[in-house]
Amino acid sequence: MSVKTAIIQVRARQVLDSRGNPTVEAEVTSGRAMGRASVPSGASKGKHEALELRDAGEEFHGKGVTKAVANVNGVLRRGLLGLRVDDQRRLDQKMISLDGTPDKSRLGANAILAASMASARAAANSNGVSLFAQLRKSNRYILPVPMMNVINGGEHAGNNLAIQEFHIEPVGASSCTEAIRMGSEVYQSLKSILVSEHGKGAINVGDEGGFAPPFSLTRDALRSIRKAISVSGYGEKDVRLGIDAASSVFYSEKSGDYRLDGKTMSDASLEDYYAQLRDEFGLLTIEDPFHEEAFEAFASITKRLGDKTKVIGDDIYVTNVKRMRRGIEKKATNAVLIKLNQIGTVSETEDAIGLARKARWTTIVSHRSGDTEDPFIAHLATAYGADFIKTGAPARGERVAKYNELLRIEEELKPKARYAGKGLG
Ligand code: 2PG
Ligand code: MG
Repeated sequence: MSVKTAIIQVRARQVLDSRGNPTVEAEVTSGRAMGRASVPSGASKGKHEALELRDAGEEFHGKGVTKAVANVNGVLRRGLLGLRVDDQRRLDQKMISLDGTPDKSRLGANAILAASMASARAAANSNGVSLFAQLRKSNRYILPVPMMNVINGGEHAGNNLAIQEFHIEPVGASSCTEAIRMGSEVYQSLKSILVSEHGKGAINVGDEGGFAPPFSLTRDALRSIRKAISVSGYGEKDVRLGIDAASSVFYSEKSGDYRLDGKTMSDASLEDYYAQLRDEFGLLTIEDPFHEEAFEAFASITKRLGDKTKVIGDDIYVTNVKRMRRGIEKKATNAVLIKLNQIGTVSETEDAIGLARKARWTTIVSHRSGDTEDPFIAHLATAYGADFIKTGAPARGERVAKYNELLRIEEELKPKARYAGKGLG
């Protein structure tokens, strides 16, 4: 091994995420190249996600991550020193075995992931290539459709919308750059519509930069977005709509039903409701329509709507190939959300994307509601040709960091990149 590729330093620190809570940032050095990365954090987390290690002490209301930071600076550092920085799989495996638990609960997925991502960056910097090219070399890349969350509800906002996210998806654009422009225009039109129809209070924003109007009905949110698309001069086929219900949050385990839009619904009536919304608003994507253990209900809605709609599994799969295999077997969905921190290493995330590909599922690389200025997922989505990237509204620094990175990536790749929009809408 050349001296240049051996890891000579690993260190971490506590920084803040977009909600102002602590998170882990790591730096990995090999030769003269250093890579830095920070990890995000969710609010509507899946039960089966890898564990985010928090201090539970007095500082930061218990949310400190100094134990995770110490794990990077101690046991992980010792394990990684001397390994090849560009052998991602080996160094991820090393960290997985040092942890030794199925959900990374000993050392913390936040500790392991920070070191894993920082290593990938250090390898890219050491090779003098962009991160996406380090993650996967190709002659032709595909750039994802931005899935922009323009109205926030659920756990991400202080309103009464049960549905967590309302997306616009500019599939009709000719490039990712154009899609970002179209998305931004619709977002600004939506802002004007909300102010004029509901007053200034309607344009306060939620955790992911989307507006958080004082709505309580799903249809009210979808209607305003549809209006914004048309006011911006786009057709319904150019900019499609999607939702993330994140329904585990409004599911009652006790009664086995769902409470939303002023009603109590069973699996069957909720499926009918989604079908009506799909037909009325032409929804292209529906994420987590049922709670995270409801494989049968997922399979039923996928059978019914899956020809024209992507039914996306997020909390049900948690980027875990074991749970995804169950979903493939049961035909539970036709799409999967991919989040690095649900599983905790770069190479396991790559495996999840690979499995989704094999199953011919649509893939969506996603941020978390608590995120940082790190644009890692823009590279991840590009490297593996994800169909969509879900990274919030075209507003707030931690969200636009990803969109701005995609603008740079597309500029670097032109004309070697194709936009994923065609064929999806
Ligand atoms: C989701 C995510 C990201 P959170 O449910 O898809 O939008 O939310 O990070 O809060 O889990
Ligand atoms: Mg989700």
